[in-house]
Amino acid sequence: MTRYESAKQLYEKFGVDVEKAIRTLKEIPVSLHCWQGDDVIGFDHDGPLTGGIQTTGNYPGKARNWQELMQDMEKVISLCPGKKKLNVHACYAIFEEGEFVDRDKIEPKHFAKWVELAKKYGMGIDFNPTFFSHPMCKDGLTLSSPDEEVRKFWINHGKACIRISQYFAEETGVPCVMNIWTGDGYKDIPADRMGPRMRYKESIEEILAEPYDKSKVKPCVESKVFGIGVEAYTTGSAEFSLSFAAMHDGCLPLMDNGHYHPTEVVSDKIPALLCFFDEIALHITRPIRWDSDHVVIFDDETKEMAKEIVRCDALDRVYMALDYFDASINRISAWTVGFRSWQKALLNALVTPNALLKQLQDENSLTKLMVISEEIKTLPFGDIWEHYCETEGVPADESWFNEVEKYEKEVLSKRN
Ligand SMILES: [Mn+2]
Repeated sequence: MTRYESAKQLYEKFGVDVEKAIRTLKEIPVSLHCWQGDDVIGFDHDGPLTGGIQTTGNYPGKARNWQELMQDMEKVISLCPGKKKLNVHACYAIFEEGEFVDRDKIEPKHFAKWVELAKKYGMGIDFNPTFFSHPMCKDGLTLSSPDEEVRKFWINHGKACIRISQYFAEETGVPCVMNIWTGDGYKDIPADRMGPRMRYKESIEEILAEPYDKSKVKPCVESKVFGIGVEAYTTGSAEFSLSFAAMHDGCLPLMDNGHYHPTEVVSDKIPALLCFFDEIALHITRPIRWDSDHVVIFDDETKEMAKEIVRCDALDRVYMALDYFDASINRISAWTVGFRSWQKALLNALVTPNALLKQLQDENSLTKLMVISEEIKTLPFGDIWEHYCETEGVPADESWFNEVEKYEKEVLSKRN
């Protein structure tokens, strides 16, 4: 008997259909964020990263242009099991030599190369307007700015992004999740908290007034608790964003698990939102003490979020995207560890005997629930994971890192 066969038998003892779990996972897209590869800079400006987010570290070899970024992403794709989707920010528009248009004027053609990459791998594309790192972020404000001209610029950016999102959906045949996040807020205690929120609300409404096909474009609003230099007040707070999504048909709430107070957990929020929303979206990250955007690892809360999606039978109702960036380590490795970790978390959730555990809870057999929950933690999950990776044609063990080291030597070290 192989290790996989023997592991499968142990899981079957708890009523788990391992083959079905693997089949299911192969069909679930996870969005791979392009911004890990160049420290959230993009191709449309030379300025610094703003908006209350920050990358730390200066590991050599970051992608300097679209060719390098795509080459790096293809390396990552080759090392990760599972179905992928691309996640692109508007600042990753690709211009012809000498061409430039500002963010309020970007068009589908500026993203044609992303579509080419997506088609090569049979992937869909998710999209994000970029409301940061730009001179029109006046006093740290965009869609909630008191300056009408500033708001107008960013509204037009949002509308352009809706059109580009629809283009992505039409080209790839996969719906495009378009996420609206701004870092709008104040460093210190504001005198008016509602004014900016009313302006923010109206601005997003104007963006969503751009005609689009609701089956193709899935607009989301992402909340946040605070950013660097924006500690006292965030316009798009949790209550604001959740209420906005609830009150606007077709708009989804997006939860980033780095965007809450440190003792709050998104795993508990997922089933709460699924009681009310047909679909929700997630940004999966790893916050350490703040929204630090560390690489996602196979830790308890990551496992718990995946478990909730699976237990709620909501794999087709939750749009999952990675969102982190670490510039202190090899970026290809950072991407790969994060993607593989979320795949592990999903597979782990799918081979958890959820039906049995629920039954024990409903029978109030809470002692046995604890006993079984602890026992299954030491089942040979690694053997199932290895088998899954093999069927996906990617390295099952840490040997994928040999390829990253080789790539660093042959490609990354030649940059700069
Ligand atoms: Mn996010």
